[in-house]
Amino acid sequence: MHLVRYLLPGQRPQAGVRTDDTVAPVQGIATMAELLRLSADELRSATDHRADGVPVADVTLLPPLDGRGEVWCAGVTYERSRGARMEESTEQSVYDRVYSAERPELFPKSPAWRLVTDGEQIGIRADSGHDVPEPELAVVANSRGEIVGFTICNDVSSRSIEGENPLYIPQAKVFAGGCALATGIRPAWEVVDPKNLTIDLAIRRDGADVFTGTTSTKQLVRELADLIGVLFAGNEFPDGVILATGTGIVPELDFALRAGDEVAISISEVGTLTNTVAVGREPF
Ligand code: DO4
Ligand code: MG
Repeated sequence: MHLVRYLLPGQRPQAGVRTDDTVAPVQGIATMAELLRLSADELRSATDHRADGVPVADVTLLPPLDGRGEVWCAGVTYERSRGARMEESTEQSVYDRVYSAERPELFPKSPAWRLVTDGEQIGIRADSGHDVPEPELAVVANSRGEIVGFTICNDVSSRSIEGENPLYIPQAKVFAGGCALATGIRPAWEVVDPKNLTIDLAIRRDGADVFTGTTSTKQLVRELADLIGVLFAGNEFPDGVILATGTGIVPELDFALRAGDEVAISISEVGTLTNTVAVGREPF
């Protein structure tokens, strides 16, 4: 089962539940924000009370966040990410220190309205020379800070802009098409062990793989509840929040995304996310 948002022709976006090839609204609920204002227990029982469904083929699936929902990212949470940042950056020590510091690196990535989802174009900046996808397990928290689900985030990033100066991180990380989420949120109660999931990345160019990589969330050095705890420590998320937990897959420095590349991410028990790269993606 996945929590989704979808559009039927001529209707408003609707939040609901996808099971196999059917989507159905949750009774009395219109938006993901409403679902993410429920407690974890309330959400679980709400998903048992569904109205009649329609075939998923008849709807357009939307990014699974709305209203005042936000996506945040954690950084340098895998050994591979620490190494890659130290290689690309003029300021190596900040990455080395944050990897083992008590306070994690967290940064705002996208409001709900700027998200793209499966099948849509992701963007890389026209003023960046070196860009990569970052395939990340994303934790979904309700407005109370309870972990209620998991999805996939592609934290598309400019290595050249961040590498020049870490103070440029907002420009390296936040831009049109820079944040993609899978269409579905797998409820937390259906994921046996979120610290034992396989993450795969494949980048295809002209029909052939030009990069493949795999990692496991076992390699993630932070606890998910700790990351959410820090995120909520000085902030509120009245319509819920999605926190991408960092990348454990970074291509070597000689690889960069190009327009037309297809980026496919899969996370076991969670789902898949596939997008094509555009340079200087058109605004909505
Ligand atoms: O410090 C830069 C961001 C790192 C990041 O996004 C990651 O490790 O996934
Ligand atoms: Mg990242």
